Amino acid sequence: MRYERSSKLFMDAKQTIPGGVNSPVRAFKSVGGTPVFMKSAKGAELLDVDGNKYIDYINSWGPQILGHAFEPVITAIKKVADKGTSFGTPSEIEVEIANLITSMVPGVDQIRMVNSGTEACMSAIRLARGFTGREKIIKFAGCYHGHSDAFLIQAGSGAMTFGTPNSPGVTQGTAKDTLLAQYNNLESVDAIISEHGPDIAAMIIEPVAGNMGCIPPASGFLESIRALCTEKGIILIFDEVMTGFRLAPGGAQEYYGITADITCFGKIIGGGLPVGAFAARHEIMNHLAPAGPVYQAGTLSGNPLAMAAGYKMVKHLHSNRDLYVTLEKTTARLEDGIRDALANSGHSFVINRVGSMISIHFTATPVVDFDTAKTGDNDTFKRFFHHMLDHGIYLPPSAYETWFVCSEIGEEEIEKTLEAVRKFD
Ligand code: HOZ
Repeated sequence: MRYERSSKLFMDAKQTIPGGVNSPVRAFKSVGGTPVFMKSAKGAELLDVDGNKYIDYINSWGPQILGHAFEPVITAIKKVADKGTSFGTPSEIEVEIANLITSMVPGVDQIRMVNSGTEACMSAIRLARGFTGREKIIKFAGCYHGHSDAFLIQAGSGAMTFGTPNSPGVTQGTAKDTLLAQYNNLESVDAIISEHGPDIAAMIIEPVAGNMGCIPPASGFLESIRALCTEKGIILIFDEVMTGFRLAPGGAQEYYGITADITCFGKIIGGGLPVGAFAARHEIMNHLAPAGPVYQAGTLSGNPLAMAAGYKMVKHLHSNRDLYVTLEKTTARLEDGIRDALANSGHSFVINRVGSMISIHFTATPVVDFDTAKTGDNDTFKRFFHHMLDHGIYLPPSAYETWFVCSEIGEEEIEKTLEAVRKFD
């Protein structure tokens, strides 16, 4: 593979874009080398500016569950674009998508559209605080809920990739209201609640952690925190930015049979355009402006292009439940294949997977939380990443990110991927 045009673009980009990228992990800093600049994508495949093709296991970090340039979504975007791209007024498609989503996701009566997952989580916290009249929140180490101040405390994903899970710029005042528990560790949650119980407005969690690699919830863990939150009057927020519409049409809540109080969405909900949303039962959403006093707003919220794209994608998922069975089978085949391929490689590794979310940590320690995720050997991951890239397989350029499998990845793509894994030493 040759990456000349990408290298040239990266050098140019660094002049006018901080670090050369608009989102840090894309800079390849933790794996080294030059980020690959993409030109187009179709189905399971990415094409870069040097003409290299890749089987894509990022899928835009989740949204492209149906593969790139999914025809009904593209057609819908073109059709809507001809009629105007933003009105700053309500429009019919917003009602349609709200009806669709509230019919699909357990426990959700109303939904507010925003422009990113960050905005969704940030607004959900404000709503929980306004609803309960309390100020503190619990988050879990290694979970990432976007880049707003309250969440950049022991955050996973890009923050951890660059070794800055606690970002400069977050004030101590903000940080003191974020209480930190350990993922899959009920005692750590109990200890915080014993000390701060009456001051805690919300507990926010990724029901499947996807920003310290993929980490499934331990059996009974989500049930236990659900029960604790109910008992203590704490609002349970599921950040389903990754898991929403990916694990099942009703997300992790349908998959695990547990209902949160507030749910945050992003990624798939926008069909590849910038969208986030937060949703809850009437009792909570009635507190949101203009129905109630908790303020939140946005010029491009409910944007017609984004709503049309999201509607088409979510509707397709709603009508094609079999797709989840296929995604599960494909990703299980990938998991088994990688295990076999690396069995005699001499590398210690852990593969975690839930549905079509999967990742590999090069460690001998079971990866169940942030501390165990950090035991991964980054030098091996780096070599693995570049080996796969050079064989036309595009993985997330960080060991702290999850791979997302799309429905366009079939037997041929899996076989090509495994062929590359078999050559890794
Ligand atoms: N860390 C982000 C996903 N978990 C990366 C997003 C991006 O670079 O687009």
